[in-house]
Amino acid sequence: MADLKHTSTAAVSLAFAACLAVTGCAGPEAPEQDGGAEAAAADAAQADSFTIEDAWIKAVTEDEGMTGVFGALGNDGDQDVTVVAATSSVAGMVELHEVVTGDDGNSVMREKDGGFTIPAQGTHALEPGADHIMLMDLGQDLEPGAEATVELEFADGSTTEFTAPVKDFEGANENYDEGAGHSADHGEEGH
Ligand SMILES: [Cu+2]
Repeated sequence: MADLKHTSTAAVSLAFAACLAVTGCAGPEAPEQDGGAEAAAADAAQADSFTIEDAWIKAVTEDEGMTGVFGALGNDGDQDVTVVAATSSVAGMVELHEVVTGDDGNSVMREKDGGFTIPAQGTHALEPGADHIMLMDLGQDLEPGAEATVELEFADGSTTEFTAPVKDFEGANENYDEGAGHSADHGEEGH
């Protein structure tokens, strides 16, 4: 009896593995991925519902290594939209961060599991001390008055970009949660 159960479980796993290998599907609930951004665009891409207001980037020097992008993310569509990744020409690495209270009572920031979900017809705020887009491995100073472009990728693979001005701001100095990984890359705690 036990053997039979084990065998059938293995068979299911094998079938799932084959499914992954052949079609790239991730399970019965996975959305169709084959068409990528183009197919998604023809069918209400998440990027098309996305809006952003009052975007800005905290001014820093290149030596400081990283900074935050803030603003009011909006969704004027009838389905939730989720930002799952971001890139920027001014940063070697970009992450989607949240701020949480660490074991020592201090605020720490870390990658946000699942990214930023913007509810249908709703907004999701990126603010100092809360969720933000983290520009890391900066290749240049970001001085007040400058601008930088950030590209966002959504859960359906669609993308969009926006340009945000750089502004002076005191604060948003949460320490980086070293447990979140890749700490060796930037070597600097906080910013
Ligand atoms: Cu951060």
